[in-house]
Amino acid sequence: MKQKKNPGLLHRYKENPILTAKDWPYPIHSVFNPGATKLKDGTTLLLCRVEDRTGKSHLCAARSINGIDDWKIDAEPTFMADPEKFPEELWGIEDPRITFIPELNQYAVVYTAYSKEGPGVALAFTKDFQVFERYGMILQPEDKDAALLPRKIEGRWVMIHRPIGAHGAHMWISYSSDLKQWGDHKMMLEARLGGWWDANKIGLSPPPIETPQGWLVIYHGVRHNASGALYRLGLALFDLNTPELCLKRGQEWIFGAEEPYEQRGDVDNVIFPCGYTLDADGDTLNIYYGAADTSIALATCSVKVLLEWLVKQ
Ligand code: BMA
Repeated sequence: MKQKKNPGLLHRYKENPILTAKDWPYPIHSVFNPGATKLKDGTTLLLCRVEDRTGKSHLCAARSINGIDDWKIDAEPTFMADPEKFPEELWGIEDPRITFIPELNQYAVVYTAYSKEGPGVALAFTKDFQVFERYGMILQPEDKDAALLPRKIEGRWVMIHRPIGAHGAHMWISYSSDLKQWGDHKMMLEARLGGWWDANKIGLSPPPIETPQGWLVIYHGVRHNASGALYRLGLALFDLNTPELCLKRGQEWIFGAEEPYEQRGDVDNVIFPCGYTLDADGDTLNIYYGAADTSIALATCSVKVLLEWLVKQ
């Protein structure tokens, strides 16, 4: 009997990858792990992680009307590390997650600041992806894979992030009343153990998706084996008002590296989404992901189908 490779929840765009270093208006090494959002006029904006030929990363915006092709890429880096004023950005900035915050009428960009002591979580705000207001490093190393929820819950802002603990790398949640001081830390999803696809190391992928059933979270699991690491995606659902409360967790991964552009690159077998956009139908998700730390690819899926799959677990 022919076995299905995966439940077919995510559908790759047939002309992937959609953006590579060759598309860039200035010399770069690679482009991957973009944050994503739909601007008020419907344009898709990707805030791409660009690795230059020093090995360090900065962020660069690419805009497209249909979110697929004809990308207009900023002629120069959009958001650069500023290690003179922010020493925690010494070795670059990486992996942005964008959340539009209606209450502030601004986009929050939560990114990895690569400091001498390792990666930490940094926050900046922007209205236009041209001018950014930095809040600096808000969670110290080693911590990454972070995103802000779009609204306060019971009067406090909410951040999901992934510190490294003594017994693995798990997803945590923290609360703040001013976006600067974070506390009330709680573990929200634990990496499994042993042979599981998501053993020992997990992290948030794109920002959570708000649905009537709860916060739908796409997370990555890192499986280490003799030839390296396999990055794959799984699903979990969290309570809308108590987002550390996990209502459902999928057993199997739903997406992994299968295509040549995902299996071979600077880091083999990596698919790493940091952002999505939602179509006008309120159901179709466009997931933008880094492929093998080398290029950017697109996959689509239905929120309804993801939730139906999760409920059956
Ligand atoms: C993770 C992050 C990502 C990267 C992935 C694979 O830890 O640093 O930026 O894509 O590793 O190298």
